[in-house]
Amino acid sequence: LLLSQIGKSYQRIPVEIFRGEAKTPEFLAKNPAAEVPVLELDDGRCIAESNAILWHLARGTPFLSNDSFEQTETLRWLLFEQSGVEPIVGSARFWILTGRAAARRDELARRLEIARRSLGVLNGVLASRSFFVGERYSIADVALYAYTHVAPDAGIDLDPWPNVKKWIARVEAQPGYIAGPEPYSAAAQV
Ligand SMILES: N[C@@H](CCC(=O)N[C@@H](CS)C(=O)NCC(=O)O)C(=O)O
Repeated sequence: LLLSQIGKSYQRIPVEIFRGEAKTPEFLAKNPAAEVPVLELDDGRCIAESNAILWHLARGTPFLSNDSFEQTETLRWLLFEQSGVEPIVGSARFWILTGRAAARRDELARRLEIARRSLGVLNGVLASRSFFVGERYSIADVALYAYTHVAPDAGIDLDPWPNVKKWIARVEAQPGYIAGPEPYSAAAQV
């Protein structure tokens, strides 16, 4: 999404993690954590972690403020996303969409409860602002949008959080917006 919005050309290389493609020596040299996404720069250096990638790409663009307080606020939301949204909504969604939920009933319920708490936090903040940092669309919004807008896939109806729903619509109205993500591959199903 950010690459589209900053108008940077890129090549997208799918990695089939469910067939072990993230565990090959070649891929582990790019990211020893054996996870996607990885951004490979023109000079061959690699950056892992979605939010580090966002930060790298956004530096020097309007999507990352130059103001030191706003930068710190951006970091705060990127960290919140990594603790309260991505491993929570992301995991729940993955388990539900790929046939893993029944074997994880209790953990799923726990994560859905945390997800609702996180959505409550986001909804409260959005009561008085349009975007998360400095009243301007930024990588904080890109990061938080990623798993928030697909929360219904994890069985979370967003109706109790109307400010989040309106913010999702604002993100989707931004210039250069592209929809994602792609569906899980057949290999992901258990
Ligand atoms: N904190 C990382 C998480 C990345 C992550 O969990 N990636 C998953 C796919 S969404 C992965 O590659 N998993 C590899 C595996 O499960 O083998 C980020 O935000 O980039």
